Amino acid sequence: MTHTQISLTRFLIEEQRAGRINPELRLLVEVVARACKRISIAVGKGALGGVLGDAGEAGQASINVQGEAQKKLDVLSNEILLEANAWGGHLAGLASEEMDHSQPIPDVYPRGNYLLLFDPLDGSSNIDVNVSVGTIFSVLRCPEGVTTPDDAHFLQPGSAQVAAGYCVYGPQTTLVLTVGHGTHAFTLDREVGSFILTARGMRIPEETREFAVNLSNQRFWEAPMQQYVGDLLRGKDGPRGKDFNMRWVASMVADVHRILTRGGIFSYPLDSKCAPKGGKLRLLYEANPMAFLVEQAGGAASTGRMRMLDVVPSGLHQRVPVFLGSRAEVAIAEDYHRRHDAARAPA
Ligand code: AHM
Ligand code: MG
Repeated sequence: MTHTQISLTRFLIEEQRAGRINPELRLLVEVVARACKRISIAVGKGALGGVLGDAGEAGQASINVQGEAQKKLDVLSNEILLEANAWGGHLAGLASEEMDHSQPIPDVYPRGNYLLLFDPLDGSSNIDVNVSVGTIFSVLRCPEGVTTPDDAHFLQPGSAQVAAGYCVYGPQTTLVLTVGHGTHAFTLDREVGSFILTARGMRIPEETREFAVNLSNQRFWEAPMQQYVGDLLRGKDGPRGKDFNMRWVASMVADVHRILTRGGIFSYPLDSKCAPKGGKLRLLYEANPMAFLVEQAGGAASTGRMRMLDVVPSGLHQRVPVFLGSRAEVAIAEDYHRRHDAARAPA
């Protein structure tokens, strides 16, 4: 008997038949996946496609709303996603990490019921050195009665997401998706051009011996984070009683993909450099979609002080501290924060 491969299209049709998604959401996911294929091709060409390096002209860097210099591929990926998602009739508006404000779907096209948010190319400091990067996306419902959404309509807690995913452009191009019924991975068959289901119902092991953090920031962290990582580093000789391994790709998509595959804890905590902004990673484009995927795989995601998906956003580009991955380990990291805060609370 030949082995039947399940394409993303077939998977989504079966989800629709099972009543877990409607045709509009199915089309939305298909369109995002198609855009990710185009981005994957552009990333894969690298220097041959003339796409490496900074965006901007005549030595003048192009700076985005985050205050960061844009890479050519950041700009190109954003354009691919905008163009692909404008005309399908399934969206009311879009917001991107690379754009100052959200955009309603242009008047020339019909508007649908969903809002799409994305980080077009996450981990862009890795583009020029041929290390994995990725696209992260999140889907919300457009509030009832709103036909021309503005920024305020995107400020919904992560628990309101109806779908989320990322596509990692690494040795393989892999799309990881949740529509609220488990987390599933699809590998791009480059010859055929379709995403094929390669991991249904991913599960993150509850406990771990592996952590991911940018240790060069250690001296800028808050006290509970210093204590938590200090105890991880003491390994067998410390209170944790076991040795830990460390990994840091500096591409959230790659670090989260490893955690979904074999467990671990990822953290980008508050530090004194990013504290005025609230953290380094963006709530709506990075933390929330990853939190949804991780929870759907049996893991946990937190700011260190509360469940990520319960945070009520106050701004489109809001930043937050992030802890996510193996459930028991995230609970331990939260515990360090809880004990520290309790000791400082007035009696
Ligand atoms: P970006 O969206 O501008 O690429 O920034 C987000 C990235 C994450 O992918 C990664 O976890 C983090 O920034 C790395 O930060 P650092 O360079 O401080 O280690
Ligand atoms: Mg990013």
